[in-house]
Amino acid sequence: IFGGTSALPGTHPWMAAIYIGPSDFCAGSLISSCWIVTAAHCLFRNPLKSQLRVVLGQHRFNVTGPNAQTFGVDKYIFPKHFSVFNPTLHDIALIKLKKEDGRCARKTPFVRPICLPDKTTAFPVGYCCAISGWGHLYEKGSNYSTLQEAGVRLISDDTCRDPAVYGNHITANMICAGLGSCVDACQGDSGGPLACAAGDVSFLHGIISWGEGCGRPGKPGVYTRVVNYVDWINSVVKAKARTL
Ligand code: 4AZ
Repeated sequence: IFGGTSALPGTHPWMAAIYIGPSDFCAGSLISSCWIVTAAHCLFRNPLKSQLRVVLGQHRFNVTGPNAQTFGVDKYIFPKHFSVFNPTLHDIALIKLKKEDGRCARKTPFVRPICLPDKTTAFPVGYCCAISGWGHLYEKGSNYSTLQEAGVRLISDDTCRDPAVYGNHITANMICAGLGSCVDACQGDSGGPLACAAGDVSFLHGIISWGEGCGRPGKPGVYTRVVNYVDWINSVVKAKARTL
């Protein structure tokens, strides 16, 4: 996260750290005890499940603290329109955690799911939402960090589709946020949440997906528009529950 501040432990309890093989990393969001939402581009090289490790309740990058819960991966799934040839077009994937002692995530003050958005909860342009992650602190950074958080404002599709911003790269499945605000997601934050609160309930409005650099003037962050995939998420998560 560029331009953020260190989060207090437990303030983003849905944050998942996803270690992919020896050197790849992404974030994700816990949406139910056994399911994580992340970005498809994190997994499109099809890593072996045995190469994936998910840590919940983590505060410092690569440090498994006292509140951490660590899981292997049972499977991961892409939406049917996802294509490896253009991984940011449908940049969402679901990860099912492997049960440990018969269960997945245990709810604690440091581990709790985020709500999925519904079609009736609309967040207007200008609304301030939260991004969080362990990624680089600036564009030419090289180290991952203690969990950072920052507030970004949602911007309109028209603004984001301006030729001087991202033009026709912005589809109906993307949301832009953070124009002109000196805060942005950066490398290593991918897959993590753009969380928008309504009252004291946080919703997974977006998934950190792409953007030109980090915090560049006129180049906001681009996020997957999660509400467009909620029916798919529910069909996958519920279908699996029924076969238990
Ligand atoms: C990345 O490389 C990345 N500024 C994610 C988000 C943004 C830039 C890079 C947005 O994962």
